[in-house]
Amino acid sequence: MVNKTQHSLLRTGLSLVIVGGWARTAQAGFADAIVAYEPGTGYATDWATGEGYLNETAALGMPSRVTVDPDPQYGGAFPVDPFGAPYLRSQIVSLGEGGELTVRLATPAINDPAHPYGIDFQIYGSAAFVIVNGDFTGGGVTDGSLFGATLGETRVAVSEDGTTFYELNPSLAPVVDALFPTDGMGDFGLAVDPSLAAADFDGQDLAGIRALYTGSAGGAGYDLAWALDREGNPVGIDAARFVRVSVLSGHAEIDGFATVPEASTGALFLLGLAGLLTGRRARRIGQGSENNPRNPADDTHHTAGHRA
Ligand SMILES: [Ca+2]
Ligand SMILES: [Ca+2]
Repeated sequence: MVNKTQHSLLRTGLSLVIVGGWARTAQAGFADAIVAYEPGTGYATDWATGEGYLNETAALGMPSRVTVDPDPQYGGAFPVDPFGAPYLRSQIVSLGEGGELTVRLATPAINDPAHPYGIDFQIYGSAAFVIVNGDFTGGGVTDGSLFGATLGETRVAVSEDGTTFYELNPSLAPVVDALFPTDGMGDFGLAVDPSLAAADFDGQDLAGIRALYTGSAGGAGYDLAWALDREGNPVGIDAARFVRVSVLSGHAEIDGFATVPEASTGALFLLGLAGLLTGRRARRIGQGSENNPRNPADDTHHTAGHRA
């Protein structure tokens, strides 16, 4: 039998796990492995050195909140915001025409109807809003036009197993690396209202852009419900662990991928824990059958590295 002390220990453990479980729900998951990378032709190069943006691991982990440029003359620490995109070869990878990048997500994207705007994962690029009032010291105002944005066409495909990929309907999926420029102060797992167009940002300063983002970090948002089979029919997949970006024309730069977190993660975690407690108690009284709840904490190593 579980005595009083053991009970209270278990209860303490339970509250700790509850806190851990709910804390996880607020967090987006990022890409944790490169499956394939083909740079294609016409990828971006460093204007000063001519080196290509060919470091595919730049697409792993959390997108950039700050750019720390080691250049002795022009360098410094610059916040990533809708007027200041990430630009280092350590931050972004480029895909030229015919280029492809396939990543594994640390946690699957889920087609959850509770997600705002139906968006299940986001891709962050390196486009920024053009400043039209000449103020580059914090008081910039945009007309909604972008620089550094993809001028060509991109395709995004998703897969549950890393083998069979389904293209997201190109008439619905936004181009990679255009709207919405990253705001490193925002939440990478929260989508911007996809009905907003570039013109909606005309006349806005940083505060105005943030008001339209409503806490989001920007990015291009994608819905698994857009996945199509080879015949162009919706496949209705519930989850995707892999994302592939293809560039058909022009070039696109990618800083990172983020899944929209599940509000139900904490509840599922609790169900697993209830099973664990039951199992423990059953073993103690000698009737134990193995009860082995899955440990959902397989992405804890991605929780570090937040920078303001
Ligand atoms: Ca969805
Ligand atoms: Ca990056």
